[in-house]
Amino acid sequence: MLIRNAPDIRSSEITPKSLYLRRREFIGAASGAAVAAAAALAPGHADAQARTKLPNVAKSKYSTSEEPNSYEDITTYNNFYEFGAEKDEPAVNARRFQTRPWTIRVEGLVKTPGTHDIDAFIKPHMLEERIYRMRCVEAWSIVVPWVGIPLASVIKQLDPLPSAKFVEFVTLYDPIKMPGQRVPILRYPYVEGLRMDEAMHPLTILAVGLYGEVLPNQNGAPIRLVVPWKYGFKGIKSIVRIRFSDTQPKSTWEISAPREYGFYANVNPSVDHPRWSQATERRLGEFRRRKTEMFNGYADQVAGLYSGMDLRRNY
Ligand SMILES: Nc1nc2c(c(=O)[nH]1)N[C@H]1C(S)=C(S)[C@@H](COP(=O)(O)O)O[C@H]1N2
Ligand SMILES: [Mo]
Repeated sequence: MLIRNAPDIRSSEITPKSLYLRRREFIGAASGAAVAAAAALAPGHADAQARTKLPNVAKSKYSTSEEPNSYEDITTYNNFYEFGAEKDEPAVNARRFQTRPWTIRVEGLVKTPGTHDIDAFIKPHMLEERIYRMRCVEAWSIVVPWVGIPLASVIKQLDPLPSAKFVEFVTLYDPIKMPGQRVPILRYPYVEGLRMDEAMHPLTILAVGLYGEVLPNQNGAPIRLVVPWKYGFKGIKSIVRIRFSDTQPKSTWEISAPREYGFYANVNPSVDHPRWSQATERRLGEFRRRKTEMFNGYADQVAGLYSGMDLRRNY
């Protein structure tokens, strides 16, 4: 997001794929090559990720009726800088990433701090399919049939103290398993946060799958945040830590470029990014641009969270 000026144009679309790949060899993506080489040395030998169906997934009234993007689109055009800064790199470099065993540490202002095994953490909650419109700050959008658990249901079980006003999430920090963390584009581990009322909103989920199957590594396995009315960078991947606090967390992109990426990150067509417009977007797989909607089309459900706030200042 820091390294491009026309962020929504994918070079694979304006040149034939073969040309594009050859050009990539020349311009070298020096850091990309290093990340790929490191990923090849990472532990584990599986060549492709197993695709495992998730049992007992209920449909949800919160799904959009819009057509989901293809599995291919959703799993090969990713932002996950821990596995490379190019959209096609996470699918390749995260292939061998091991997501079991995996634990989540819960800490801060909460009645039951402690470390949970991921499967025990997910088990008490009902899996739901949530087909959501997603909007990246880079002005592209995608419709994803997530499988997830409502974050509100998780938070109720963890039982935060009344003094908790924010929830902070942290991605795994392991530069061996996540070779992109050796490239100094962002400060790691990746951190994101929500105000407690945003976290408790029924649209907010922790995703553990998509298309009815276990979440692919490049999409944030084993568990990632999904907040459909906010820009995609809020949706922190591969979470290992959840902290309840009384102060507003500093999110990774906010630390990296505070003028460009705010804490709120609400989709807002009338507040441009300093380097590009947010008025329109390109849906993956489409040519013509769409108008971006306030709160990514979820205004009826979420506008009330921000009544009285200046959304130009709180971007
Ligand atoms: N840990 C981590 N989480 C992350 C990112 C990242 O680089 N690292 N990228 C974010 C951005 S900018 C977007 S648009 C979404 C992309 O999610 P997707 O690849 O599943 O579509 O993940 C978000 N979560
Ligand atoms: Mo994004």
